Amino acid sequence: MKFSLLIFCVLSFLNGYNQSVNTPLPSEQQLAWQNAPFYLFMHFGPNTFTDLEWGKGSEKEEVFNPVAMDCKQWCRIAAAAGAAGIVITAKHHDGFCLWPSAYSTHTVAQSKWRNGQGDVLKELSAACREAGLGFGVYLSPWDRNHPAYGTPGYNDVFANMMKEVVQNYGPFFEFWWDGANGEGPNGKKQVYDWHRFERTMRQIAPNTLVFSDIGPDIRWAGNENGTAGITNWNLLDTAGFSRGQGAPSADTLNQGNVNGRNWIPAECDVSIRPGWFYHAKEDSLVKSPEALFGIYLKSVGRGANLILNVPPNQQGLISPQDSASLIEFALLRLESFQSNLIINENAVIFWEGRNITSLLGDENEDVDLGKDYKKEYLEILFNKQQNVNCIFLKEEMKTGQRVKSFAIELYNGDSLIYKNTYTTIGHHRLISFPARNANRILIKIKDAKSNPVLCGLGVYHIPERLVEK
Ligand code: FUL
Repeated sequence: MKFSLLIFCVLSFLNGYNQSVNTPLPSEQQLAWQNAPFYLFMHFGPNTFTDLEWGKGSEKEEVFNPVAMDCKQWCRIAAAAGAAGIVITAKHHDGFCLWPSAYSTHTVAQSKWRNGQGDVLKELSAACREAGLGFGVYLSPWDRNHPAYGTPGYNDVFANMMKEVVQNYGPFFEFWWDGANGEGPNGKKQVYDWHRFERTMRQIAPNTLVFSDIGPDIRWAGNENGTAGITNWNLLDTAGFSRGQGAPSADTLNQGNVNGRNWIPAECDVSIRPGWFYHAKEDSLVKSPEALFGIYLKSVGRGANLILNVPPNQQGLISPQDSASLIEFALLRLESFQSNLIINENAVIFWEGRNITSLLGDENEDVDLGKDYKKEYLEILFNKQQNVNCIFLKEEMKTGQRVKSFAIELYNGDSLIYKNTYTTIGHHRLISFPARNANRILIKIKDAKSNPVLCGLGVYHIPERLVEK
């Protein structure tokens, strides 16, 4: 008896040990980042004035002249839209620096804007801090202007620029590395020293999360339309892959790897307009609030983060079309998710006969469903019939991503009126379907890598036109 108990303890210990060794977990910074999953991207620079998407690098500095630039306006709109921060293109492929860099002669300092005294990063970092928003930068390694591009010396330039922006305008919540690797002014491509860039970032900004198609901290979702995989693992295998051309397939980036060795959650980038930079001819093509909500369901609703590009115009302001759509989008989220139908004593949630309503509904407390989870189901019993078309589930990320598949069943009395199975849950899962009148919902976890741990549950009636098609 005692011996078998001992064996059991040793095995359980080994099991736990193995799990903690083999299961990648998020860092504190990644957790904080996943808890604020929506923020803005801003593409701004000479292209704003030349109507190009990829500047040639030969544009005169004086083309950059945002006469009425007001970063406080950007921040007011971002905050009103419920965005957690702003990431700006400090340098795009044309090489123009939005700050007076000591490592380039193609910067705001050489422009006539504010007599060469202007500094977009200085103004935006201050405005973000004042507004309580996170601040981040995109720094393109591809540089079509820099004379050293295409030579080993350019790797020093890029590392120095990273240091310069971190020291002068950090801390950043996110640092965006674009994988593009085209030709520079001398017709040569650069061999990027990514190992060095990564070491540099870790030394100078250990708490800043670094984005690239393969991380190290945040991965690209594999497309530019704001859509994460319906199956979306926060895990990715990066061994043998490199940034840019050598990256894993778009599908892999979109879905992650179920047994991936690194915690590298997905970020969905998409623009509110067809282009990344402002073009007056696209003023009538700004995405509608409904379209933005659809993107939200397919990104944040699938456990990824959403970085939505809202490019300032030639005045240096967010255009009224964009701000109107953003604010309406925020109102749609409010209208959809402000009343969770299971709280305020509308419903009780049972698990193994235990009433866990307050834990999952209100408190977002961890509920470990144990190793026998397949034998049980979460049961939501409403006091009265509810018209339901959206369900939210949240898995505790601190203990790793575990759920591989689950089912949802809606009942009206004894009649099954909706049933579907889904794959991953992750940080945030929003499922929507045509509305049903239900008085009972069952959620069954079908398969998981180990004990599922949930920490949030919501049932909603969202405007019917917003249901995912
Ligand atoms: C791409 C760039 O080439 C686009 O211009 C844009 O900046 C997008 C976010 O990343 O790689």
